[in-house]
Amino acid sequence: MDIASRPAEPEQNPQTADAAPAPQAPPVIRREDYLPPAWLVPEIALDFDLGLDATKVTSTLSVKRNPEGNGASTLRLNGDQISPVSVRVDGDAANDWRMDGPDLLVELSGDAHEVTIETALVPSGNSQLMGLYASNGMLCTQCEAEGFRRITFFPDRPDVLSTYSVRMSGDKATFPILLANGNCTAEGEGENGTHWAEWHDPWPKPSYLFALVAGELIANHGTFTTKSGRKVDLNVWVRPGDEGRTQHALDSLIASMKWDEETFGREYDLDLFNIVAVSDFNMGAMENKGLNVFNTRYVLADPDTATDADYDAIEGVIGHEYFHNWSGNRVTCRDWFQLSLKEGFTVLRDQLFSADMGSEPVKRIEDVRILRIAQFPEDSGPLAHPIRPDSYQEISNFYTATVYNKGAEVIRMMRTMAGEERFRKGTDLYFDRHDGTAATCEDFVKAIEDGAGLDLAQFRLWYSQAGTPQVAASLTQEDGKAVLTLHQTVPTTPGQPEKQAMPIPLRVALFDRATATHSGESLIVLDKAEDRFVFADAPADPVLSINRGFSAPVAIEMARPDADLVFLAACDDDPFARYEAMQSLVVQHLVAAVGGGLDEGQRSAGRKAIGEAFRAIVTDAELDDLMRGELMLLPAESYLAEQLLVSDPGAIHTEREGLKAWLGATFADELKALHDRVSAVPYSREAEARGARKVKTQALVYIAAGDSAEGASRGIAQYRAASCMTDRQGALMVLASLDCTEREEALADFLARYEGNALVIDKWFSLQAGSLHPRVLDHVRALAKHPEFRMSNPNRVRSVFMAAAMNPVAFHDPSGEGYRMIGDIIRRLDPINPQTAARFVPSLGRWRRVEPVRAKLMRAELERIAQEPDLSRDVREQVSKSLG
Ligand code: 0A1
Ligand code: ZN
Repeated sequence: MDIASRPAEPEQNPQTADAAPAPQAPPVIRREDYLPPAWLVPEIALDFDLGLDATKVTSTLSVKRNPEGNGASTLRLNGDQISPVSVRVDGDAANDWRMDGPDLLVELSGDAHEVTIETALVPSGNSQLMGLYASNGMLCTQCEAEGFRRITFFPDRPDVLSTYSVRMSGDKATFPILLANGNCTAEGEGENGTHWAEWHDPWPKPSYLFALVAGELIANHGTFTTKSGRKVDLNVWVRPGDEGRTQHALDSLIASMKWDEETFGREYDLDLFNIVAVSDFNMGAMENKGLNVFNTRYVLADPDTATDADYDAIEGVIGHEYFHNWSGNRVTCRDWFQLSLKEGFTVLRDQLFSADMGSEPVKRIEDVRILRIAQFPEDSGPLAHPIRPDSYQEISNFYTATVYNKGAEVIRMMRTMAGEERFRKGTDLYFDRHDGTAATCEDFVKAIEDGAGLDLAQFRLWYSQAGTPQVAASLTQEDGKAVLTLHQTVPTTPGQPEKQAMPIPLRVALFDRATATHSGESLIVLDKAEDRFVFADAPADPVLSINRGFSAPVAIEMARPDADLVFLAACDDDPFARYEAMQSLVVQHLVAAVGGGLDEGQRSAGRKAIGEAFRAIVTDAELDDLMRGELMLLPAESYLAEQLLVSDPGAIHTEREGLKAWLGATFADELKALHDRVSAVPYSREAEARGARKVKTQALVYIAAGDSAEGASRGIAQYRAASCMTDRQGALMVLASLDCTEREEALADFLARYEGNALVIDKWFSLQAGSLHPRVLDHVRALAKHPEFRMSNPNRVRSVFMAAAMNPVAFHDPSGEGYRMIGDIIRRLDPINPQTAARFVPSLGRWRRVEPVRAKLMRAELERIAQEPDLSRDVREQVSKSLG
């Protein structure tokens, strides 16, 4: 029997046993240590005997020695919390294998062999949601980054590409639908109510792109014909009952396929494309070849249950995963340090797609807002890392805003410098050169360099240096010419005490104050620590518009008269620059106020300038409402905190709320008129109506800040009149922060109305946990005890605790209770789902940038977590870096 081949006690290699790391210090994986694999696996056949509580996996690997490898006779197959039931080599029970920690090592004598391994899994017990797991009665997989090793033993690294053949069988009533990558090649009935299916994926792929789904599912079906005439069947699979909420996802998929052909010349390469929505998922979605698995959140939508923002997010994520078919799947990553190769590029692609589907300037503003809220703090904190990191302990911790969003900004800069057409030549060359291979960031840069004709020698620093460059700007007049002096500093970050100057492409224009025009925009590149740029034919008294379109992901430092910012907020022809001027006006004022640097006169002068710009935004009949809604947003508290070395979150909150209330009270009539106007616009998905809805809630936010009674009555009126989730959620968000009876009425109605709809109930939780209500901490405690709260469901956990961690009122409560709550959730969640638990650590990790009393409490929470004896590698890495 096969099992007899298993040694009684797995042999321990004394050397590795000695070197085994202490549990306190997980091994560090370094980019510079990369070695090609010793063995390749050109083919793999997987056979799954499926069951929710017990699944048997038989995997047959055709392995061959890699001519570029080190010639080792040992085949290392990674595993994680699995053990082999049997191991055979070339059909015979093998004796020559042993375990090395979680990995299986097999000694092989020749150059090519067939290795067959059996494993036994318990999907229903898999709460980490990595590998094969049960969700809502179905089975599904998640393999990126290192989940395949939880299914079977395999060289689980992205540079081992294999052709997959999959057979699966299981109870037909439990698993009526059986899906895997590629095409279904055969199916049939088995014994005792079982059935089976065989799938084959012709495209070699790394193990992280493997997927399998089995369960009771129903599809919304569509088709797409590619530009060369391939007819592709499209399916969006969901649980029965959800099919009425899948059309937007299907439409977004079709739009993505068309867009990628037109914009990047990329065509789909299989006859079938399946999307499956699952309700338990650690991230947003996953680009498995031909079988994308999605968090239900990024699939299900109808006007009654999803907001306009949800619709946009679905379109963006569907696009993102689809675009991975080329940027990620056809050309994959050599190792996980190259993650930004696929993620940064794919984020850029999904941003450009969404911009083309909607409003380009609004999309740009949104993307920059996200970068500033999520990535800037990361880049200035203890977890800062370059977009191509040099080392990690747990790769799951590197799916970050830096790798994704800053990664996209870095590639966007190349596009800005090359221009669209030349950039396209670069990407064409990249796809041509590296199709079917596992590539590096360096390969990408080289292809853009060669294809677009750019010199990117110095630009490569953007891949290796962390930290957001700070650019100090000043404009002077010399001999009738305007001189722009720029000085850059790249802050020190962990492990990188010294930095070199980076090339920073800046789009600039000099406005004539009298005519509110400029004579053309220029692109300048600051590639030294300091440089001067002379503008010969500048107007006499110019106003500088700099980093237009946010051409570089940097912080511009320039003390500017309010009048200049008011001018740009009103007159700049670059919509991003208008937004930026408004933001700067507010940031400058609030930062001074928080620092206690404003006397009453200065405070009222600052408010007057902001008020002038705000009134123009609220009343400008020329402005479209989508843009108006964006311009009305005050800078986030986390972005304000970024401007200060050490800040008092309480003071930031008070000042920002104070300004909001002042604007609400001062412009009450204008805001009410605006709220009335947009409330009369009937529901549609057109831009105009979406803009009206965005402004409606924005106006309500200010009205409520200025006059809470008016806010409560308009809020409940908006709630009751709502014919869609955007209006209903907007009203509930405002009411949730008020201490009034209308709040309770709306919350109770919402819960009853949407009973059984998990995604909407998530909103109910997060609106309360994210509210500015003075008793928000009590509310969060109660929510965690609510019968609908589930620790096993990441969406639900995030809806309560991520909302609370991101909510300055809850998180930074002076008592330290907010920190304790997040510390507790990390400790409680870690044994269940370490990946999701680790995502809460960065909020506490910002302690050095917070005033000393709170900083001490935050640090104490991290220390309390660090004392837990069995922390996961995920949480351990984040906590130790945050303390270190
Ligand atoms: N590649 C996916 C992100 C992803 C990464 C890890 C996961 O494991 C839980 C899931 C998804 C993307 O960029 O969409
Ligand atoms: Zn991605």
